[in-house]
Amino acid sequence: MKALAALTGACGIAAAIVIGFGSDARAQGGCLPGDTPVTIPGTSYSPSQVTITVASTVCWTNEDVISHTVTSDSPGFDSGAIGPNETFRQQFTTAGSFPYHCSYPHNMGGTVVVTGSGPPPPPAAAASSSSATASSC
Ligand SMILES: [Cu+2]
Repeated sequence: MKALAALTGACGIAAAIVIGFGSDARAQGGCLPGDTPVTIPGTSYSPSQVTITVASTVCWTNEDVISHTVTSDSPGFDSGAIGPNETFRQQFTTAGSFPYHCSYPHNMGGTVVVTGSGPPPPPAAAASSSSATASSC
């Protein structure tokens, strides 16, 4: 009985967390699960350097009240203006170090370091485990 009550409580907490994410969905914009997040709290990127594996995606979220861009120092990618609460996703398909900056005169810069391919998670296993979690509640 006690175990059952504990399980029910855990499910209740999980449901509350899901609702919390739902209310933040607009601010988080287009970031997807698995993205490596970088925020723009002001005239800087946080963290200023992220390390990811090939084929991973970085998602920048502008938490400032003015627009910024994510523009590669070398020709490669350019977000264009990212307005407040907007996001920009960029997938990196080759290993290397990719410095970027804001094209506005904000003196801000960052680097995405892409390392060789890591072990990709098996998509089938991830899908089945998440559906099992959902059905158990
Ligand atoms: Cu900027």
